[in-house]
Amino acid sequence: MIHLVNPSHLSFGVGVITPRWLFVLAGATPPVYGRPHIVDETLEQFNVDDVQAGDIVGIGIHTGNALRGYEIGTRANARGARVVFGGIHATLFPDEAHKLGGAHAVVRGDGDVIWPLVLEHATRGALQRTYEGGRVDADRFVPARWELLPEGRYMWGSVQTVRGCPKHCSFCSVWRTDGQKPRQRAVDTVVAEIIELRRRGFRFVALADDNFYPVTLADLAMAERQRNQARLEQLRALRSERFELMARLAELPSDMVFFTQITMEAAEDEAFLDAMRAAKIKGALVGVEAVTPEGLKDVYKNFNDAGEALVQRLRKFRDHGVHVLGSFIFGLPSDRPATFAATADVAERAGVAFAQFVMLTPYPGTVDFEAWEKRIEVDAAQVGGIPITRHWLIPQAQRPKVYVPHPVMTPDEIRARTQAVWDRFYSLRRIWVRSRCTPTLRARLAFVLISKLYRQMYANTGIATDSARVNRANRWARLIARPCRRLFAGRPFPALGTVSDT
Ligand code: B12
Ligand code: SF4
Repeated sequence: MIHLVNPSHLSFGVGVITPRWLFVLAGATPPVYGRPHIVDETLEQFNVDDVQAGDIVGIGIHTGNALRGYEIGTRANARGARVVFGGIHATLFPDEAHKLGGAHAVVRGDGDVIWPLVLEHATRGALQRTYEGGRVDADRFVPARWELLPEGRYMWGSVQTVRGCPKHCSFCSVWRTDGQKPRQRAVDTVVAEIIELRRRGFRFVALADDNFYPVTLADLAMAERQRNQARLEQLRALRSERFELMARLAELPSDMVFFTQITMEAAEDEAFLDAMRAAKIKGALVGVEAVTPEGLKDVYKNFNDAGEALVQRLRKFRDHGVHVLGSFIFGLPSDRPATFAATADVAERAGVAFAQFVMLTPYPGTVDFEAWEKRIEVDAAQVGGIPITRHWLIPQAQRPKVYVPHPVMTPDEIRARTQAVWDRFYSLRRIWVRSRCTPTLRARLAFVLISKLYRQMYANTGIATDSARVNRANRWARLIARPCRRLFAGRPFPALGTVSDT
């Protein structure tokens, strides 16, 4: 038996977005191994007693859930299973999974192509210590096996249309792990997966891309200026494929809603925004990060605007029917106490529908992490004998929130000010005002519920440190999650086949 486990120390019974890797690896599993047993611990905990000697247990980890993954791996190993780790964190720290997670093997990079080989080696008892899955070309991405989804448990499906991002932001690991070359999937394969999800009753689908807008107008202008014909043609081909995809999404049933992640540069590209609207891409996470030019320089994001130009740029999305989830970072070296209120003002004036305010956190694999680790490694503080440069190994209950040191503010001051901005942005009155962006009273109420759910879920992964607040937030999130899921569910559309059926 093959078990695929997505670890989480908290289970809510209902999940927001389908964890795509589980269903992709299931798709990459040759039929000879039977139907993989899929466990997403954000729904319920994995019962390690289900594991028999000789089973294969695949565990995918990011930094935040690595410790829970190691616990599962160690226990599965003790039951005689072959344990294989993968995912971004295992890619960055393969030795850690061996040392602490009971791993027999670790797959670095994409699992799509290498997984069958790993399974073959595991069944022969000939696993290698490490496998290099690399960066698979887009035409070899494996489609997800959505027929393995448990019924009625998730709010959003997730389909990836492009992997990799040409930018190089200092707090982000994507451009280093997934690469800067956009790997864009063929339109037909993306649409086929979405149709499959809609058949099963998913109206809401997250386009789980690093950056949905990989070719900007500035990139095209630069290639033209350089008279680089080959590059220009390549960029034009990528761009026209994006439009082709959006044209196909536009033909899907009109009740569908898509959400993606995009850079702010798309605001300059009205044709692109119009195509997004027609494609029913009604929301996008936009990495605003900072509202001052100094802040943008801090994160190597000079391609963003600041001040009033920023407000205008963000409004462009809304004016074209694309609602923005603005992502802002606090704790940048140039931030000062006045930055917090200024950021909240910009978020409100720009008319963003949702916002997240994160504190600058050194994630492994990023430029920021390397600088931070170098700066403090000699005498890094420890919790229970674990240096905070390995904060993800500290048990959840004692794990400190780790932030990049700031020249003039203490972490507590930054945290308190950040919390105040969350409280302000998500006050009931402000949410109610923002909910005007929806067409009906029912939709307004749904907007309020979802805003509250988002805020409560964030109290755990985000900034809250006091455990009473975290526990309260988790209880709330569990309570709101079930009714919220029903708001997202659509009528199943089993007959939906070709686009002409719609
Ligand atoms: C969509 C997405 C989300 C969504 C949906 C998450 C979900 N339920 O799936 C949302 C918005 C909820 C989200 C939230 C967060 N995310 Co996120 N997210 C992504 C994103 C853009 C795509 C993930 C995806 O679906 N990829 C498609 C699948 C198929 O790819 P994959 O997961 O990488 O899996 C492949 C390989 O890694 C490998 N693999 C994976 N697991 C395994 C297991 C085995 C056994 C094997 C063999 C192979 C293998 O094979 C797979 C197929 O090739 C990634 C960026 C990225 N490029 O990965 C960030 C990313 C994973 N997120 C990140 C972060 C930081 C977060 C948050 C902490 C953000 C925040 N501040 O709150 C939260 C954490 C939420 C949580 N508690 O889990 C970071 C993780 C960094 C790190 N070192 O851990 C990433 C890498 C983005 C970044 N900027 O750096 N995220
Ligand atoms: S933060 Fe966004 S724009 Fe910057 S490198 Fe990461 S994915 Fe690309």
